[in-house]
Amino acid sequence: MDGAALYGAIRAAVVEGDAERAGALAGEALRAGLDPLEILDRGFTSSLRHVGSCWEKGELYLPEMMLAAEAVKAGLAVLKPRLSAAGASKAGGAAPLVCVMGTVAGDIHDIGKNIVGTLLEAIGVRVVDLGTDVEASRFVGAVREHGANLVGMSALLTSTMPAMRQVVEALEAAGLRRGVRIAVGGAPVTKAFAQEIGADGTAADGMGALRLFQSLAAKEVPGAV
Ligand code: B12
Repeated sequence: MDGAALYGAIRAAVVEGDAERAGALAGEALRAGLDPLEILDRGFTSSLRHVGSCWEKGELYLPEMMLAAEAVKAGLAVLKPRLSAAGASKAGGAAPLVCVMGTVAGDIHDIGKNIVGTLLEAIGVRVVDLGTDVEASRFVGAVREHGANLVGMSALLTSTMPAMRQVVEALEAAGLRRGVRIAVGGAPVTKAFAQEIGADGTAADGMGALRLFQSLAAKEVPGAV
C-alpha cells in the first residue's frame, strides 16, 4: 500500500474501532518509511477528529467513539518508540527538567496528554503523569513531591477548562507558582484563555507543545530544581 492508501486504511480502522488492525497498519506505515509524526497526525489524530464530528452530528454513538479511541491508542503504542526518536531529533538536546502532567478534574480524555508526555520524555524531561480526572490538590502535591519546574494540564471539555484556573490558583496558594512554568492544552484551549487564567502558554499540537515547554524551560524559573 502507498501512503495515501495506508492513511485511508488507518482512517477506516479508527472509524470502525478496529484496534488490532489499527496497530498493524501503524507498523505497516512505519515499514513503508512514513514519518511517525505524520502517521500520528494524518493517520490517527485526524481520524479521531473526524469521529468526533460524526458523533456531534449524531452519526455515531458513544461506544463507537470509545472503540475509535482504543484503536488510536493501539496505533500510538506501536508508534511510541519511533515518535520518541522523532521528537528528540526535531527538538534537539536534553534538559534536566521535571514536568507534572495531568488531565484536569472531571475530564477523562488522555490521548493528547499522552502524546505530549511521550514527546517530552524524548527530549529528556522526566514526566510525572498523574493520569486523568486530576484534582488541583494532586497537582500541588506532585509538584512539591517531585520538585517539578514544569506543569502541563490537558482539558478537552469546555466544562472542565475552569479546573485549569483552579490548579493555577492552588499552586499560588501553596506558594509554588513562582517556581513552575505552566502550560495548558487540549482542543478547546486558546491563547487568550491561557493568559486569562495566568498560565504561561498553550500549544495546539504535540510538536508545538514541545517547542513551548522548551522555551518556557529556557526562561529562568526562580526556585527551580
Ligand atoms: C476520543 C474522544 C473521547 C474518548 C476519550 C478516550 C481517551 N482515553 O482519551 C471518550 C469516548 C471516552 C470520550 C468521552 C467523552 N467525550 Co469526548 N471526544 C473524543 C474526541 C473524538 C477526540 C479527542 C482526542 O483524543 N483527540 C486527539 C488528540 C491527539 O488531540 P487533543 O486531545 O486535542 O491533543 C492535542 C492538542 O490539543 C495538544 N494538547 C493536548 N493536551 C495538551 C497539554 C499541554 C500542556 C499542551 C501544551 C498541549 C496539549 O497536543 C495534543 C497532541 O497533538 C473529541 C473530538 C475532538 N474534536 O477533539 C471528543 C470530545 C472532546 N468529547 C466530547 C464529549 C462531550 C465527551 C463526553 C462528555 C461524552 C458523553 N456524553 O459522555 C465524554 C466525556 C467524559 C469525561 N468526563 O471526560 C466533546 C466535547 C465538547 C465540549 N465542547 O466540551 C468533543 C469535542 C466531541 C464533540 N465534537 O462534541 N471522548
